[in-house]
Amino acid sequence: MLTVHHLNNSRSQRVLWLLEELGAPYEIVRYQRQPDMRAPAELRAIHPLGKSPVIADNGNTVAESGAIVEYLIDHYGQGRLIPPPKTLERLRYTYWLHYAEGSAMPPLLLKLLFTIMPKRAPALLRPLVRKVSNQALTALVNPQLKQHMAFWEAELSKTQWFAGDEFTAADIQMSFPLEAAAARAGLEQGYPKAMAFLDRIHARPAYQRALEKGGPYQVGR
Ligand SMILES: N[C@@H](CCC(=O)N[C@@H](CS)C(=O)NCC(=O)O)C(=O)O
Repeated sequence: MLTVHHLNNSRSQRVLWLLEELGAPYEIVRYQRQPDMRAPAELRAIHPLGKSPVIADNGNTVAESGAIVEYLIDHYGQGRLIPPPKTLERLRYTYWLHYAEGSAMPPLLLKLLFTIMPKRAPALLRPLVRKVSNQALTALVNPQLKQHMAFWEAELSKTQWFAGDEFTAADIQMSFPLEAAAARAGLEQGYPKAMAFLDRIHARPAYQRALEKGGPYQVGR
């Protein structure tokens, strides 16, 4: 049976959700984040990078969310949650599938790091670390995040889903950047279409089922 190596509060929640949308049978092997938020070492026995998500299926081990989405749609989709080939919607689908991790997540990760760094710095160094972190946030990270959030808002003003009028796996892939932006980048301030997208996905029965299976889920702030 297909196995999802699931780390709590992580991107593997997206994989559970996709599997629930597809109604594909799977089992979960659970891992708990360490106090420093890293994944436990056992996950490295599954994949050398020790990151979540990873799936194992029929002798295949697949890591990297976008690759996992492609694999699951390919093997279990039966044509669902993906627009037909050679259409504008399919091009958009491919774009968002790659954009989510390739372009949207890096500044969101920087936001998390520069927010956490001053809190974790030794007391003596804290004022200096805070100053450097704030400078990086103000000059580099926050302006980029505003650009990304405005981009999502404009796209979701054209169609209610990222790849067009139909819900697709690209929306599942994009859920994590939008959830992270709501948690740490002020998405609720001035991006109503993006917030409405989050409301729509959170109301989906498959999303709810995935939460029940995955356990408590809170994206890092
Ligand atoms: N681009 C990768 C990112 C994987 C990733 O960084 N996963 C995080 C969880 S959301 C993780 O495993 N963090 C724990 C660690 O790095 O030890 C993907 O989408 O699969």
